[in-house]
Amino acid sequence: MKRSARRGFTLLEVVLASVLLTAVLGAALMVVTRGKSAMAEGHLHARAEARAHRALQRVIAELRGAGIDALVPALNPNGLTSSSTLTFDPLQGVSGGALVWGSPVRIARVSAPEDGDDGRDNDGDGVVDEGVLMLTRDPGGASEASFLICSQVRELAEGELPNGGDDNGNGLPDEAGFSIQRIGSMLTVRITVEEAGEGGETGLATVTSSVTLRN
Ligand SMILES: [Ca+2]
Ligand SMILES: [Ca+2]
Ligand SMILES: [Ca+2]
Ligand SMILES: [Ca+2]
Repeated sequence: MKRSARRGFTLLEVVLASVLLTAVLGAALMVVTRGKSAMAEGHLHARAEARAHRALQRVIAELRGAGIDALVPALNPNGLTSSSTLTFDPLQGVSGGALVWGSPVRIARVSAPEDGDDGRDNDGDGVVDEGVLMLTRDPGGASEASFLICSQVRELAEGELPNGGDDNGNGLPDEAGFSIQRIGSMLTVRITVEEAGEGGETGLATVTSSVTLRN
């Protein structure tokens, strides 16, 4: 009499099949997770870039009417330093052949009130020591008024570490997430915005543009 055909699986086969299935499912899950994470980061980057662009357009528009001779700080025209704050006089018009300057305007990156400059993420939004870009008309004067240009402005520019050196290779050591550099009468503005997602992903975007000021 022939033995009946083998039915069922041996324990070893079941174990091997389980291991294989776990490995396949694990790999599939990893691909999905990575894909989701990359998508989230791409989305955050796009958001950061859009906000940085809007802020840059606003800053350049304000600087377009600034006079080069009344900048505070004056900024070294050799392009080797930068500032994260600048006060300037805006051109209001021409009277009797002379330029007429308006009340000063200040554009500055300042620490976000909810996340002081202490190396920690105090407000738990995923970004450490973020700042805000503020525009102040007539600072210290009777008609002083401040407006928010952009939030989530990074403490340091993209690629910079706080080490006194120029890590991102743009010639400026430790420049802030908002920086103004002067070469002759041309100002170059750089803004780095960082967006953080709920899953711990972050999206970073840096934009830059230049404007030549009048004497
Ligand atoms: Ca924060
Ligand atoms: Ca902080
Ligand atoms: Ca640099
Ligand atoms: Ca550095």
